[in-house]
Amino acid sequence: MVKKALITGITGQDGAYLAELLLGKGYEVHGIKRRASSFNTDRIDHLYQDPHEANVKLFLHYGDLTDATNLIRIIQQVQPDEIYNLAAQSHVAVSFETPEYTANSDALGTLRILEAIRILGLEKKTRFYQASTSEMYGQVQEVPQKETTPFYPRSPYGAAKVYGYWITVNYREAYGIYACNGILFNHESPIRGETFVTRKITRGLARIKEGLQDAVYLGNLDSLRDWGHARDYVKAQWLMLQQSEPEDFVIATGEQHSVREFVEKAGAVLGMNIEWRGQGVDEQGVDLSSGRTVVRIDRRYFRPTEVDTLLGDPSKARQKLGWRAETSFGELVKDMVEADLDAARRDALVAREGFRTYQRHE
Ligand code: NDP
Ligand code: GDR
Repeated sequence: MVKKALITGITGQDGAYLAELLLGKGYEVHGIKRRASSFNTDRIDHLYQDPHEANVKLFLHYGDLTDATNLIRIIQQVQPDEIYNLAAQSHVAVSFETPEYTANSDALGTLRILEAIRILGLEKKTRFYQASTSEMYGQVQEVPQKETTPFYPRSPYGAAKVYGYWITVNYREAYGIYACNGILFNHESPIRGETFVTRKITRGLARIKEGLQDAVYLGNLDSLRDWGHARDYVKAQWLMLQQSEPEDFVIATGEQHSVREFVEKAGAVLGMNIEWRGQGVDEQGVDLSSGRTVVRIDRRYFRPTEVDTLLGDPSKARQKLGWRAETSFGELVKDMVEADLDAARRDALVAREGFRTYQRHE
């Protein structure tokens, strides 16, 4: 029997990597996509099959986590063996601007899917994965953070995800649903959203290198994060749903770096030698090889409450799932910088010589 998976958030970073992984394992994959005024399927275009073709394995359904009847109908139609709830308003800074919407999609959205499983009588059939996050640890109560570390969220996003975490645990205990929380620490890739700090840095520095912009504006350079590669992390999501008993797992590298270090490392891949000058909001990153100021600070990127430091302990995942992060920090940064440099070179070529020359180079 071919297994069926339903992925919410299939158009996002993790959704794209997970869909690719599951299709490779022979799954029939269904994804929920929000209606937008333009195509927003760039990350999954390489997987898309025309629905008129034979043997189609990837299906997209219009839907939204804020629409319960729509979710019930899709789950009833698909009858999935596994649901991966990856959809969320996932930007921490944006959650301070849109706290109610963030709670509606990230907290109540999780409840809506769990209720749909119950209403449809799928408690024994459908396994459920919840995209929980290290942001739940917020102001950390223990170093490193593991499955038993208490939560102390520091944003509307973190608070909404704490609700999603506990409602998943509750439905597992109350109704016997195979439901798991993956407590994933930051994971990045060349298809990371452009406004998260890592991608903002790799894209910004690559564009500076190609003469397309002057500087990249950042906020708090001192934050410490445990950064891994999204391609590795979606494997853990799948593994969590293949065990005999449902459990919650921390997924992390166990290694920590600052935003500042990320900038230096990305600069080094591009041949930049970045030195820091000045203090506080006047601090600047100067590329000694060109003499140009490539990083500047902008107050708007500081958050009302910050998560200063996160470091995960992935021992339980290593022991029980046999999972470990395969990509090093250096490899992650290089992968992202090289992809953004390719894109910047294309943009620079078009800007310099026009589209016809670009077509000849393709
Ligand atoms: P992205 O922001 O890249 O993707 C989020 C996805 O959710 C997109 O497909 C987006 O659709 C969709 N979405 C947003 N709101 C809704 C809604 N109301 N209804 C339906 N779909 C919606 O996130 P990631 O792929 O990076 O993360 C996946 C999940 O994992 C998220 O839940 C995130 O909070 C969580 N997480 C992420 C971590 C990370 O470091 N990446 C770490 C820990 C947890 P659209 O394309 O239309 O915007
Ligand atoms: P985070 O990721 O908040 O950890 O949430 P983000 O990359 O946005 O920020 C990481 C750290 O960098 C600092 N920072 C900046 N951040 C952004 N976005 N833009 C800037 O210009 C900037 N300058 C400094 C931030 O203050 C922060 O300390 C991500 C998301 O994917 C969540 O969905 C997920 O749950 C967590 O990771 C784990």
